[in-house]
Amino acid sequence: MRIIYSEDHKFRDAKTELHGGELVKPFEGPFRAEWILAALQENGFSDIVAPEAHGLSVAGKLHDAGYLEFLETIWERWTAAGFTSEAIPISLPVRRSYHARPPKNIDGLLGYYANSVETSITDGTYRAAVAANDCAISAADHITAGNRHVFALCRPPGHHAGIDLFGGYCFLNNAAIAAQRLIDHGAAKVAILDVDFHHGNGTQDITYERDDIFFASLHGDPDDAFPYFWGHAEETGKGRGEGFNANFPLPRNTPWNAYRAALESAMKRIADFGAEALVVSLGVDTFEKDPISFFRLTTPDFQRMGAVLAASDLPIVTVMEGGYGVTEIGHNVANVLLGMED
Ligand code: Q9C
Ligand code: ZN
Repeated sequence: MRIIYSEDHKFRDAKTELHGGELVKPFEGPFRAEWILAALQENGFSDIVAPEAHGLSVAGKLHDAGYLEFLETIWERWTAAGFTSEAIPISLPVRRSYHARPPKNIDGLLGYYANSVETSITDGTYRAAVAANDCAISAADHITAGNRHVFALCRPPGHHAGIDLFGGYCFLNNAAIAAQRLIDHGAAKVAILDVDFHHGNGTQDITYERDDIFFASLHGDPDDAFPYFWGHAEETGKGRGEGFNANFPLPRNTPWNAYRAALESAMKRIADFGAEALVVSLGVDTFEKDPISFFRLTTPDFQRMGAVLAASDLPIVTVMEGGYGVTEIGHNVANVLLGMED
């Protein structure tokens, strides 16, 4: 299987994450991609190529123009305002912010474009996010060129990034960008399956009113898990997108057997939709030892997951999302890809 990887992910190296009322070392850091890359190499994946540069040519079709300009310029504006630490939003447009619009004040602007406040923006964040977007686009292009399975080792992740929202460690929605690229190159119907522990609220936001992208997500019940306000089973799409969104919230301590049943339901919906290609938002934070999540998948379970995905017989672009804390995340990712190839 071909792997798309850019060293530029290292430009995203925040020092702070707001967690439990403290600024801690972020759960999402460059070490994650290093662990994953090392495990892939250990498992014999040697076809590792760099992406081509695409800039925002695809992202511009999915994200809001003001939001993209914000991402590109926020660090410069933040430091020009005299701040010396990392940029963290503090004031968000919440319920009854009837006339919310992008303010000119930097704190107001940060909050306007945020869906949560744990994620600091730093020098280099934008550069890394664009490189991850390049990996997703290049992976889609290798599928269009006839490859069966391609893995985009994206970092920072993307599935919490909405039309005009960052947060949950995400800035540009790499999975939606891959799906859009497949459509731009001839696919009529693409499915995105999100198996990260957290609901893919950003991907849902971008695809909610579309009938050419079917979005399915398996995740910790939002009643008990980030992002808390999205991911309920009642969210089924809107307008022409009605019926093209499927959420599978799952309880604390979900083990592989219960997970597999939901996964097979999601795969059935994707087959019924008539998808021509599948984009998998792969988070391995469903692992039993993940420090911020609560499912019970084991390292061998990830190989079983890969086999279920490949049984669809669809071409698959797998895009890296979450998975934290322990070096096993690398082996868990490798196992998903090995399970696909069996
Ligand atoms: N401080 C992804 O997996 N907060 N994002 C959780 C821990 C945010 C996860 C609480 C979790 C974001 C891509
Ligand atoms: Zn996650």
